Amino acid sequence: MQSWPVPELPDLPGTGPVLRIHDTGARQVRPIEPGPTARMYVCGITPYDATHVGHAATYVAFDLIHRLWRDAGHDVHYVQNVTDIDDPLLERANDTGDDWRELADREVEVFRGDMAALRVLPPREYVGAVEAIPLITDLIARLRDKGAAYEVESDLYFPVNADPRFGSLARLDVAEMVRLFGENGGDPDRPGKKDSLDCLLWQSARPGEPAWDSTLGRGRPGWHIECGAISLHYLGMTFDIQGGGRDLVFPHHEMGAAEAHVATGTFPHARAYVHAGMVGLDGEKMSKSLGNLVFVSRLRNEGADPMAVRLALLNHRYRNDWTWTPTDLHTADERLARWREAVQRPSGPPAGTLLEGVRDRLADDLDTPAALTAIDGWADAALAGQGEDTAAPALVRDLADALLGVSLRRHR
Ligand code: 5CA
Ligand code: ZN
Repeated sequence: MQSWPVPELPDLPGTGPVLRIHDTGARQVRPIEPGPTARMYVCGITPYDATHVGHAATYVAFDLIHRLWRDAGHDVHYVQNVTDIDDPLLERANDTGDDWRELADREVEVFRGDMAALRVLPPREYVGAVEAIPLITDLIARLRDKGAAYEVESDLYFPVNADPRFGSLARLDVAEMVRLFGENGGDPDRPGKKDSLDCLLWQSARPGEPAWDSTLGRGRPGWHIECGAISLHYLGMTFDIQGGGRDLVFPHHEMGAAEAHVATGTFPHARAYVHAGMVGLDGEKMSKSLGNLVFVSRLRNEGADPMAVRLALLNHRYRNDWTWTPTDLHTADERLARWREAVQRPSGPPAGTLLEGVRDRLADDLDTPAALTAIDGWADAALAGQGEDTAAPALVRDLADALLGVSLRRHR
């Protein structure tokens, strides 16, 4: 699938430090030390009702990781999927009378536009589930060859007990796993399954539903195997970061890892699992089913500067849950105006220390609020006429752009 245009990425003097980030698997903040090429997979959208500010916050958080790796001298191999066939997409298309393909195409196009406007660096491979069906069926066949697939009626299931490490990512008790599985696309009560947590690999064709011919018969893929297959094909095992929102820890990332472990006989699927907090509105998680969504495209249509939207997201630390309010955008607008004015000044306080400070704050589990405060300090001083460094305004403009993805040029 086509991704979106690459924004300009200024070069900064020196190189950034090693990134320390919270790994859900290790339950702690720890250094991530990739090889020359850092490899990251982030779970993409299911293309209906995109892009709400919760999605945007998650992709901006992983964009910071991408930017910090680039700043630390790594090449970055970033892969993202699009779940362009799944029950929720078909349900929405049914409700609205849309063709499911048209709905998906339209929403992916909105998402691309939002990501480009927010200056999110695009993935190297942006892969739809539909185009990945041959990869997915290959992986299912590998599982079946290892005895890790069984039939219920004519559907194929993955037995979670095939992976002795199953459960080690989320570390929940069985009742909680069953509850979350049921709430997130799983079918714990389906008769004929060996374990209520076993997840669907391949669903045989149902009347009136889209289906594809394959060596597994005519049907369509389950959800978790989609990300397992795409990540394994493009990144291989033991890539650096598997990412997404916190809602994906269980079952999605647990299942994807278990399937990859069993299919390859190696461990781990990813070296670190990184999860962004949930953004809500009016005290509720922002979600399609609750309908309490604030869309990036709507904010843009109402005249919001995408750089202010990005700054509003960055004002919250990625791992916290938070609630979007109009004040977020208002505060960000004022900050953006101040920063823009400050970097227009002919001189300001030397910005070398600021650059190191922002790098340090971001490398410490993406402490964006502290990084923004550091830049506020420089901007306030420059606006008060302090400092005679004529190179400083340009350096601040470059560091805000390269590290935070916030362009201070007035190019709208
Ligand atoms: N297609 C699957 C992943 S393979 C999916 O979860 N799609 S999604 O459209 O529901 O979500 C896209 C991404 O945004 C996921 O990483 C998800 O964890 C994240 N996300 C969803 N809702 C929120 C929210 N309210 N706040 C923050 N992130 C969210
Ligand atoms: Zn996924």
